[in-house]
Amino acid sequence: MTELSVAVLIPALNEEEALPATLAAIPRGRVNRIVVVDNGSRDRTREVAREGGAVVVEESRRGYGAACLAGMQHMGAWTDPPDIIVFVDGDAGGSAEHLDLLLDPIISGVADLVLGTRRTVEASAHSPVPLHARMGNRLVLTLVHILFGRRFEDFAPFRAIRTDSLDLLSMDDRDWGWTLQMQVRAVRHALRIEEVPIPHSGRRAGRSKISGTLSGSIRAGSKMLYTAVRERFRTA
Ligand SMILES: Nc1nc2c(ncn2[C@@H]2O[C@H](COP(=O)(O)OP(=O)(O)O)[C@@H](O)[C@H]2O)c(=O)[nH]1
Ligand SMILES: [Mg+2]
Repeated sequence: MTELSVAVLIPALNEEEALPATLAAIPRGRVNRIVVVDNGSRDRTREVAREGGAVVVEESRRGYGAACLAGMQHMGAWTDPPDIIVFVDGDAGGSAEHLDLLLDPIISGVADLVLGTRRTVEASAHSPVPLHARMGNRLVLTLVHILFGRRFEDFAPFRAIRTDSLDLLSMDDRDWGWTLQMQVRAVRHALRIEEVPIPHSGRRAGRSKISGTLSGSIRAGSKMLYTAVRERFRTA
């Protein structure tokens, strides 16, 4: 069996504080290259990314999905594009250590898309994912189950996918619909999807741009609801 090449794609906006721990946690033995897509950070995200051994791609148009698309386009232009892309958030920290858990089902040929489902590690009263974000997530998961007939456990960003499968999905969401769009399109294309629990301790440094605030959660949650309905009635 020829070895599958793996590239990591990290969308990052003002992540100078959180990025070093994330880059340090990535198991280098299994990963050929790391791309950090900087979305116009005003801090030292770019420098920190290069110091941590990543290639930096710039995307001036804001948005989580826009950054992911720019990273994919960059990788597609390599002379040896990766066989597998692993998406990792800039603030993933120690969770990134578990990257192998996402790769194994793809490498062994039983899955095309592997989703890392967030499992709280600390035995504390506080989940690293705030209550309002968990409730919103639950609502959207229920809607996706109704519309697409598939019960997912999470829309966590940490995930690995075969590049040829990802290309089939023609992803185009430019912000917070990204993770949901990938999952429901994967269902529609009958990709083999696995969900694996990943220990998650939440952001250790830097500032949350989404779920950390109620307004961020409402914005992301509404976009996800809208995306679920739009994807369901999309004809193409
Ligand atoms: N490229 C890009 N990344 C973003 C943007 N907003 C947030 N991010 C990144 O997306 C990831 C998730 O954001 P985060 O603030 O951790 O959201 P939370 O986990 O819901 O609190 C992090 O890696 C951020 O740096 C954006 O507009 N563009
Ligand atoms: Mg986060």
